[in-house]
Amino acid sequence: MNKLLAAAAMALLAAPVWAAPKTVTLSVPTMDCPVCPITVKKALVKVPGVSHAKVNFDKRLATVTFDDAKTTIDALTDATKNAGYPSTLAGNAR
Ligand SMILES: [Cu+2]
Repeated sequence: MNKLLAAAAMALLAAPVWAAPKTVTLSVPTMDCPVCPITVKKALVKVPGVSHAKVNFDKRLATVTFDDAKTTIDALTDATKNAGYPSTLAGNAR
């Protein structure tokens, strides 16, 4: 019985390893006023699978946390593009 519980607990703990959320940084160069980040953030959190989005206006960057089983980086850049702000993957976060 205890062994079974331990195995179940281990399975639960191990699950996030393969279902781990992914975080990427997007470059959003066309944000030109302090209201833009709000629009970009709203567009990103609307994408299914996105759990968190943080937009840095000074650096023109958006940091997005998402479930890569539910969405893709392409879907994220499409979302910002459709909101009027084309974005690209910044740096080497893959
Ligand atoms: Cu603006």
